[in-house]
Amino acid sequence: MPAAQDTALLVIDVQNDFCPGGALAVAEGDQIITGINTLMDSFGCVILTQDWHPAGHSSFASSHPGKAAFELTEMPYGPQVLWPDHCTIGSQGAAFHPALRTDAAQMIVRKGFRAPIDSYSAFFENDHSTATGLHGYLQERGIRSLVLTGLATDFCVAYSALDAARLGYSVELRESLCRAIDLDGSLASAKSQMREAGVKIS
Ligand code: VGL
Ligand code: ZN
Repeated sequence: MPAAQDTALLVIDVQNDFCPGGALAVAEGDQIITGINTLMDSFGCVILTQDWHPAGHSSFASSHPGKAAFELTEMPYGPQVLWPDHCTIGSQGAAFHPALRTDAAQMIVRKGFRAPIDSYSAFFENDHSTATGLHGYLQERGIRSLVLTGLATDFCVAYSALDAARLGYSVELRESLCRAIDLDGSLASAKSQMREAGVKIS
């Protein structure tokens, strides 16, 4: 059944580095791709996001001497998990997984390209105030409702869902078309925050 005209499909970060074999591989990250490709046909508006970091990005553990990947650090904007180097601008790891259909995408949002600040959400960087421009795009297209899929459920997908709900969109997370990193209970925490914010988890 086609989705309503005012509904967009948001596909978060289905990139090589988040799939098995990648620098920040999410378990089974590639297993959601066929389902996402099929779902694209039901939407009049399909948007992809692409994590896109300059070399030496502040979210990389390698930029913090003495720190290891998956440790927490304190940034001026709050706590930040440090990650292995991933999705470096122009690299193969930053490319979309080759199985992902990109033909149906009308908009590709790149995020995380400012060295001092990470950007999980498709709407705002991790300071919760620097906008990516996606909200303006969706408003101009009359989109009021979003279906979210992609990687990773508990980071970029959840941050996007929470921001979208805060901005007043009706938000549905298609959980079977997402996979999580699940770091120290981050998946359970992300799901409870999403539920509390009124995100429908289907
Ligand atoms: C992501 C960690 C770092 C994600 C991106 O796509 O969920 N996670 N960068
Ligand atoms: Zn990243």
